[in-house]
Amino acid sequence: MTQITLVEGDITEQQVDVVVNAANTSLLGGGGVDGAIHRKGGPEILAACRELRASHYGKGLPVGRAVATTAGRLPARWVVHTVGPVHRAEDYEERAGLLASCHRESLRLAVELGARTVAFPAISTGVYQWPVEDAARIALTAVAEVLEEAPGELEEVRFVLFGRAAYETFEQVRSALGQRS
Ligand code: AR6
Repeated sequence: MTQITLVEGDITEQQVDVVVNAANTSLLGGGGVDGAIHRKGGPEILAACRELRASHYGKGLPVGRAVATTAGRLPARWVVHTVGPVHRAEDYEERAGLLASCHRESLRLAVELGARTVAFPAISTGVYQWPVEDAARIALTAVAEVLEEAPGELEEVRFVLFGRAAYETFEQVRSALGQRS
């Protein structure tokens, strides 16, 4: 049975097989989690992203999709880059579907790679302004659905929350959803 765990911390310090990056379509870096991953992981990750742009992803990675690269110097084996949606009230349903898709696609890719442990940040809740509580509901629900499809493939899916407030919000949402802790 796969454990879904919540920790407060820095995703670049996690010893896991896959670290998920909240990237942007360009795949060429940015602020927040993306900036931290490229800074700590070193230039190998950017080089791999540039190769992806030069090959399969000439127009960049679409929102809701995921792609893997080396994790460079991070204590992980791969970085799975995914692009969250920007929060906007108008197209809420479509965008919420894309946020769920980021989690599904990232986990499926991790399973394909043979990963046993995966760490997610709270995708879209920084620069892209998704409210943490709603993002937590979408993320935890999507992960639980994938784990039902592929029971036993992964040991742990860890959400790494930056700061106490985000951590506590995820805890509350998890218990409201009736997921075990
Ligand atoms: N470890 C864990 N969580 C972190 C870390 C860290 N080291 N640093 C920030 N967070 P964001 P987005 C939290 O902005 O909203 C980038 O420029 C942060 O507090 O990283 O999906 C990309 O290139 C927040 O809760 O991602 C894109 O352009 C969460 O991670 C854009 O930002 C996500 O914040 C993506 O925006």
